[in-house]
Amino acid sequence: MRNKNISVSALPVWKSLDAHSSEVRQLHLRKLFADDIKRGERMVVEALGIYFDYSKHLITDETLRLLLQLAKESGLQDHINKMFRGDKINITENRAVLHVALRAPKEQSIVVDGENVVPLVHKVLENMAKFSNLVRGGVWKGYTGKPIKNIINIGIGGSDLGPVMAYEALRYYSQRNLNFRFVSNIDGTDFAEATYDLEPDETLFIISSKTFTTLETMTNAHTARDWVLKSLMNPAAVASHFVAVSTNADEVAKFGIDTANMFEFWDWVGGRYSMDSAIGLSTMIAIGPENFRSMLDGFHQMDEHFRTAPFERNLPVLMGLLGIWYNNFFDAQTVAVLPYEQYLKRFPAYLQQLTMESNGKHVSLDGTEMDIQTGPIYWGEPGTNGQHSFYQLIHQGTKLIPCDLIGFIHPLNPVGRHHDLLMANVFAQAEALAFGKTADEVRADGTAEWLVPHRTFEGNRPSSTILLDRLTPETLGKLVALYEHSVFTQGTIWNIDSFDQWGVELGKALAAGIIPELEDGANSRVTHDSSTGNLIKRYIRNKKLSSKP
Ligand code: G6Q
Repeated sequence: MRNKNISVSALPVWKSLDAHSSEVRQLHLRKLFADDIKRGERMVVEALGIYFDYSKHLITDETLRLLLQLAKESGLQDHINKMFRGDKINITENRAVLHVALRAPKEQSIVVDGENVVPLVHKVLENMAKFSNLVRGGVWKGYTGKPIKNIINIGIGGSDLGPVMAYEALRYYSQRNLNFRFVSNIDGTDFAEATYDLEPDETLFIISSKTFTTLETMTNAHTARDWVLKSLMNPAAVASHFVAVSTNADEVAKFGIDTANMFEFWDWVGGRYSMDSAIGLSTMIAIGPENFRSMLDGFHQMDEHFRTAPFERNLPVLMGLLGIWYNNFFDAQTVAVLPYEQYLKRFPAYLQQLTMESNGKHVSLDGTEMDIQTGPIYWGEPGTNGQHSFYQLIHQGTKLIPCDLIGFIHPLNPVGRHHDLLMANVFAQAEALAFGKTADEVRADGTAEWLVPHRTFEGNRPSSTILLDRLTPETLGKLVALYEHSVFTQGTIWNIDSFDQWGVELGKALAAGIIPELEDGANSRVTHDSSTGNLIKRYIRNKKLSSKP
């Protein structure tokens, strides 16, 4: 195993990959497929009902051999074991990284600071289930005795993106007489629009915040309390209309929420890894405790696969390694995630936080400046919508953009021919990206010579096709865990801390210095540059002038 004080780029296997990438750049997928007629059947891994076709990647067997060697020499298995046994691998925050404990079965034991945390997880899950059933059954009443009809999750970042994504993804399974809304932005419009057509006495707020100090969430939470109290007039109403999800009982109590109505999680759960903790309370109310349990089972199955499957058949490991191949040896800057499933419309946004907050780091674990690229930019939209906008650049632009195309065999809403048409697009896009259309093929269509270059597609653009049976709570759990562990694989190879987020912490502190200046014209504690100072002055001066919409 490599000495972690030495950059991964100094490893002989890295240098071999570098040299090998120059050879692979000369190859074309058309030829790779023609030379090996079984490539499309061979370069596939099927596990846990996920069919992962990686044959349309710019790789050979030698590429895979070298990438797998890289994973091995980077101590990936050892690092996986450390995470699963609760070692403090988030070194800059001195914390264990144990989202895997959130989906561990009851009988498992994972010890953090001398305590088995699995029973704690199950205790909270039981409390969440009891509460969810009360709300779902109309037993939990608002202050005036009416049942709750609306559930609003107030949170941001990791305390919002997972709940929003999971609600949208699993909406098919949700209890339809309940409305779910999500307020995250400190822009008052978010709160105003979310509550515009709602009655306070039928509305339950879940204040989701690990720290219970985040400016956006606490501002929205106070606004929500004012909104409820303006109508219900008695502070006692807070108990019926507010619950909290947090690690910070003191702050929850200070806000006025009875800590009996607080659902706990722990510092070893990172925000972006928390959708299956109590942060998923809105998800559980929407889909019910049983469905939530089967989502956790899906996560757990992928955890076990990641922990135990040999690397060459290990889905997150392969996915992570392919990402490294393009990021570090082909200078690819981005990865497009293209789910052909309307319910997954927020999945790319969710993945942006998971991947970019985790692996957007410029120093290695020992604080040395990285000499290679780390995390790529993730982005995407559901297909087929994206095909009518940005796919043009993926097909014919000058940038290499590896794509993940995600599709399901069975639709949740079978409507006429729709699903076959949808899936025809998945297969056609992956095919076109890989094989393109040669100038001769374009000419053979009778295209005028001057138009030929415009209508030629060079192809050789890589993609993975990820096929699953049907979108269920369980498959969603597997899919999210697949990406979580792929991020882990990459972070381990780059030797960075994938579990801190100092850039986010900076954002939390930055505005604090300017707020008093804007609110009461107070002199700033900090001196601003001429641009910032001028912008602030202009804002203060002009906000006093009346302006009507
Ligand atoms: C996630 C980040 C960040 C965090 C939000 C909300 O990994 O730490 O996105 O989730 O800043 O923080 P709170 O849950 O503490 O309000």
